[in-house]
Amino acid sequence: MTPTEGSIQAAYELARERYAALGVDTEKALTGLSQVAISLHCWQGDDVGGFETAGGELGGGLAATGNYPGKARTADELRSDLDVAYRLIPGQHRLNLHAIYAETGGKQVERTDLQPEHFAGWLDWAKANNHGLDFNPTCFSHPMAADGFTLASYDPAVRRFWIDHCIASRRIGESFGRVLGSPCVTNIWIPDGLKDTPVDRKTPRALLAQSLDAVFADKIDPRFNLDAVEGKLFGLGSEAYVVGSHEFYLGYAITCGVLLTLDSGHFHPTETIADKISAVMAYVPELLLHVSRGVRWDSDHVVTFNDDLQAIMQELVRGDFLGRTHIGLDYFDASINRVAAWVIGTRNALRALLLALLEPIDHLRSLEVAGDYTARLALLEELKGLPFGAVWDYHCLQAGVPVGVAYMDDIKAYETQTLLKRS
Ligand code: RNT
Ligand code: ZN
Repeated sequence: MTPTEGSIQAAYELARERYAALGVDTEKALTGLSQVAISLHCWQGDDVGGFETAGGELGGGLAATGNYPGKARTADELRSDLDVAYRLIPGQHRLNLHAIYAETGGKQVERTDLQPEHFAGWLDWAKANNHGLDFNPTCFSHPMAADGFTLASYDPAVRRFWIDHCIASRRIGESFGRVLGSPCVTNIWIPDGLKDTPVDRKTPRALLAQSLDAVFADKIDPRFNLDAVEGKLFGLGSEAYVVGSHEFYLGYAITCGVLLTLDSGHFHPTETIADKISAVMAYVPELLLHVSRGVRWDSDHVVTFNDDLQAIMQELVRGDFLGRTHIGLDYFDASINRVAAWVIGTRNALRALLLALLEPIDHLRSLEVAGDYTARLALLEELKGLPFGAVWDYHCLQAGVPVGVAYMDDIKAYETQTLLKRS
């Protein structure tokens, strides 16, 4: 049963008092939360399929498992699904597009030839709905990436093809930023790597650096487009070696002044990205996060409200990094309702952010500085039991989105009326 407006308000008032007693201003936390835009990844809506006319299999060592009915088959369907998701998430959020989501009107357009006009449908929709846009060149699921190499290929023609695609992508990003008045983050991720132990780890990395230099040679106004590079430890079919590793891109980002992307599924399974944030922020201008959830491997499960997610958001708040961090999501689960996947993951990211914003951080810090780790532990543990859910419910009420799991009613209705009618 959905709680009444009155009971949500009343619970909030009590929660506000509890937090105020610890020196935490819940109103300030909610204002902070409202200012954060999460970039929803379009590819959760169709299992990273895209709409290329000659679209093939999902490549690059990526895998979306499951066959839940109703996946979007066209850009219009995907936008309609996204509209439902955004209506169920408090706040104003962005969309993260991939190049394969171009609308070419049935014409086959090579990825190197993609232009802003092929994303006019997305841009109009983004403008009308107040969504910022982010972008990604798609350096996989293509014959030119069939051997698993793109920007780091030994074949100069292959490298050239992908350099040109990345340049075209940055120009598309620039066009988004120009029209929407908010910079587009264009993120480069490539699959390049080897299944088994290479004898030369060095040369492909030198080639990748050379290719990236060619991609970024063209200067684009950072008010319109920001470039990011995303490393990875391993992938399906690149278990032994990935050219664009974390260390490689960390060095590249620092040297060349581009953004670094940290995907939470791209490290050793027990390694988390929370601890990396303050370390890399000392050297890179801005950060792009791909918040994901790996289960045993980089499995891209829907983001849940777990310790990992909470630690990431705590680091962003505690380090005052929100202004320099672009938060994107990156998962694709085809085994559940795809609209729900967006809503659950995004609401979780926001809930974790709220929890972080509700910390009495100055007090905690002073305990730490004084060496009183006992009191720090006691307070941190106490905070876990505070009525943060009441603050979240109130936030949803204020934002005009369903409180609690009531968002599932809308999703179920949409599933019956629309998703299940798709073949
Ligand atoms: C792959 C990377 C990359 C992709 C998207 C689809 O391991 O995480 O970000 O998931 O580009
Ligand atoms: Zn990613």
